[in-house]
Amino acid sequence: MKILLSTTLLVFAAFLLIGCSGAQTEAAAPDPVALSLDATDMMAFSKTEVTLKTGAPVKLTINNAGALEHNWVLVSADKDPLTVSEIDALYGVKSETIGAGQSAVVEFIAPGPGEYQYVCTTAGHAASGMVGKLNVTE
Ligand SMILES: [Cu+2]
Repeated sequence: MKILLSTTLLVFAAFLLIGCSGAQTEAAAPDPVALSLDATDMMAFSKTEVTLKTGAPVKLTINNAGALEHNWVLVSADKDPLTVSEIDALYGVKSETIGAGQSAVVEFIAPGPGEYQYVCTTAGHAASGMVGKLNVTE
């Protein structure tokens, strides 16, 4: 009797596992959080602070509304924004250099909870204020 009960439980557990894995493969990936901001020749990003939830897929569009070249580079909060360059991009999250009137799309997964910053690494731009703050919540 004990053996029969154990076998029944085992079969039931197997059904649950198959059921769960089946549901996971059918579930669609969550839609990315669509964000956009402008980079301007006033040496500013139109959004100076962005908040995301950790693990969220993000599709960020950066519009260069100016005549100068700009970019958008995610860096850790402990970096000096005045000395960072593209190679400091956290997890490689950065745009290419964006020409006047052009746009770039950066897709990434919001990192772990905490504070980060984004910087335009074009020479002199961060020093003039082209820096923003990314907050990631749990
Ligand atoms: Cu810039």
